[in-house]
Amino acid sequence: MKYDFTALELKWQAYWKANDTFVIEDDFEKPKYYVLDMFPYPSGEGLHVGHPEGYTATDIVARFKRMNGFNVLHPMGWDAFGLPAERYAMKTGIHPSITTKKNIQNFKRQLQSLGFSYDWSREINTTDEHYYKWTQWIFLKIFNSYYDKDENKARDISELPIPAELNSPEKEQERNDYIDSKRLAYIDRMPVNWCAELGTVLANEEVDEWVEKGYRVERKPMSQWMLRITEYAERLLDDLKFVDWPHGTLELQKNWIGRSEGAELDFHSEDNSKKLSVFTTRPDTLFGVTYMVLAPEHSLVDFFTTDEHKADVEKYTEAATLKSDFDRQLEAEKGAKTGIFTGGYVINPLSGEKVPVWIADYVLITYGTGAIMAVPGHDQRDYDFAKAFDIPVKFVISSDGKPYTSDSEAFTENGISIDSGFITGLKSKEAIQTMIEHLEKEKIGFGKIQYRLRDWLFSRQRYWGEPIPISTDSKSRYHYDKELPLKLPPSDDFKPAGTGESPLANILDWVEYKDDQGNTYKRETNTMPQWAGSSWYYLRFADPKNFDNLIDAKNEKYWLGDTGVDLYVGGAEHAVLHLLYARFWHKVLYDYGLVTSCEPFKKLVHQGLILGTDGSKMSKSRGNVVSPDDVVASHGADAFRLFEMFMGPLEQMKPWSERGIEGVYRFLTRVWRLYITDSGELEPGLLVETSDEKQKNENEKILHQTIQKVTEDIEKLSFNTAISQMMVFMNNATQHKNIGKLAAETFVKLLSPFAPHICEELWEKLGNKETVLSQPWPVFNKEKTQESTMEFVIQVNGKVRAKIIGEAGTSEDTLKQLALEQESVKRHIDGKEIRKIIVVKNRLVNIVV
Ligand code: ANZ
Repeated sequence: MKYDFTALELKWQAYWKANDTFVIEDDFEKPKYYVLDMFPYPSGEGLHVGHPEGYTATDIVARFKRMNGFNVLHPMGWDAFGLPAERYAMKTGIHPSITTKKNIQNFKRQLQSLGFSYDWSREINTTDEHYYKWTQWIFLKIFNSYYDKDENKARDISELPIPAELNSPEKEQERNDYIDSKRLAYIDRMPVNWCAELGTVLANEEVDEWVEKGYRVERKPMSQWMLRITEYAERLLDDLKFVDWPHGTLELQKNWIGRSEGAELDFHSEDNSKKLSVFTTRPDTLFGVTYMVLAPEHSLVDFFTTDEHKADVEKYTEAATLKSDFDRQLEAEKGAKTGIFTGGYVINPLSGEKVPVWIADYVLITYGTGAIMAVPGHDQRDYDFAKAFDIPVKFVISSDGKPYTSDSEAFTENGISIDSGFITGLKSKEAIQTMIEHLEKEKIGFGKIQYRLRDWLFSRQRYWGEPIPISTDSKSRYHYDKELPLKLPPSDDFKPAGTGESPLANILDWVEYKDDQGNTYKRETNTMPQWAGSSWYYLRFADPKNFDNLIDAKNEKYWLGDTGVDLYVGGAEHAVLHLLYARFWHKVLYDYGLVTSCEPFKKLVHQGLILGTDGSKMSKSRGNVVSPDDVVASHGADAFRLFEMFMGPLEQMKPWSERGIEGVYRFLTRVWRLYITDSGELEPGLLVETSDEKQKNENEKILHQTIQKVTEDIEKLSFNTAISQMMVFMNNATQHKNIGKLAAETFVKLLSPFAPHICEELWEKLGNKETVLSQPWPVFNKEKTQESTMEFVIQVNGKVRAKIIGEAGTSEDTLKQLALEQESVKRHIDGKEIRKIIVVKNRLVNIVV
């Protein structure tokens, strides 16, 4: 009987479903393992072959852990809010919920066709009101929190200490403003990336994608909800020590948070009426300042600009606001220097010198104070700018403390201060320390730790997102919905309001409502970003049907307590933001005792990109996209899974190959033919063990080696090498046939996490009733994995002179003797005195002469 993969794959998928094989219980007595995939956005295109790569890896681990006695949580769901469905709705008028539902059905069909052991009874969907109720609930928790800097944690806003002077009844307005200014969710007016065609604001990191697609993005100041993630900067950085993540991802997280040690200090205007604060990592270069730079958006631009320079300055600042931070940084990196003199000056607080104030867009308003003291002698960007605009360069550090000058570049290393008053002669580290002490004593400035991390821009001008459950009354006071969820109102108009507001602003009877007393309220019309729903979904899987609480404490403790998710697999494109946002929300929940681990994801792995057969990224426009549906139809799900794992190391980028899929398909066909006769019976000879003792030992050795390698390799997520070992097993088994019942059964168990359908079928043919997934994982005997004969290396004075084959475990004396008998060895000893013979058991003999 031929290997009819289609029939048997459908058969076992139906069996698993009918028997709830993948449904798991919250059995708190059993050891648990939580293995999670980054849940997908259900796009209209369906799965591409990149998705199942990570999903197959986690499925192998899930099945493996289950066979090892763990209660395994292995869930799947949908990150289903998002722009594509909304854009489709704008074009077609079809409600995004309909499109989303259809796409989910398709995704689910595809995932099920691959035999993944997801517990579908725990399926979640971020657009489901029972789910987003809790997304809104967490948002309100954040809204109703402030950060207690002494205790270093979030606390309920009702516990916020109020300054005494705000306590009188007539100060109500000020008191409320004060409270609002401390909330972890707040509204701020700030320049954002506005895309008129999309009718929405884009996060910095989303800009590129849309610009590439041909959309115009401009900078525009708008009122937006912000989340105060910056309060968590230090913890987000420090707690990385608790996780087991790829090195590169840790670095990305660290860089994104961007901790810098330095000082903030003040320069005053010539008339002493204004102070200009700057952040610097090198306060030891204060005597080398030759100009100052304000970001074009800085609030003191007008103050410093003299009448004479006004027209030019206005032209410059206007042009700069059209560029995103990203563009500006890019231009700066390419060496393009633009800037303009304001005509104004400040006074250097130490030297008393007059310093000209410039405006340049290499200084960003979003970092530090939005202004810098420029030291062209020791900062290359400043140096290039000074050269371009003919500004003097002054050197105040040299490697040896002697006078120094250069005509080509800044001296950016540490060294010894020169020409710098009281810090002259000090080494950089000490000079910085001394300078900070001085600044603090003279009240000019103070030591400061600066983070690059910005607060999280949380508003989107979209319909298809979670409504923000906040309204304002006629006095612009905030009110929040006590009854959640606040549902998305029905709509058939998905065009943005055109005013910069979301389409919800058009639904007037939703936006405005009255309470029992007849007071009128106006709802927030922005919705949450797609990041919101994905910032806590891993919690929901542990208690997906809880309608009363975010998560039951017992479920949290069992599935996530102490460590969080045990293994998290997903694309490296989420290395920064998704992980950062999820960690942030997790820490807020941690502060309230709602979760018990301080980090959500213990171990993280990124699967490598799967490229097209041409070695370039798969894309519709290149026409090199491989669809899982086609592969399942032509070679079967098992071959597909096996091939995705055999292509190379999980984390590596690798191209799809037709020959490769053929290869693993042939392997599975050989497995089938080894077990099953032409008439579809179990091959009778298979279960009869050979009577040849030597072959028997050899078979046993290969079996135990295979158990060991597959077991250890799955633990290491080294799936390709596990498969290679199973191929070694198969080569021997096909050659000698009579491997016996134990080996026949064991091999099916080992292969089952990789190719579950064929293995269930073989397991059944072997006469078993239960599914192979319910079987305990095979154990190996270390002694039986040892080679019976092996190669010994014979060296003379450390140089290899002979190799001999002998019994494993040959005694030292015998080995010495054998070594000395070798002709090639004798030649090299030849009459010399033997000083020592070193024997490394089972490996080598070194004769020292
Ligand atoms: C004077 C100086 C002298 C600086 C020197 C560096 C070397 P990181 O490490 O990234 O924190 N800077 C400060 N705010 C800025 C802004 N908004 N836009 C662009 N540049 C800004 O870098 C901190 C340094 O970057 C600061 O230290 C400042 O330049 C510049 F020999 O001040 B420095």
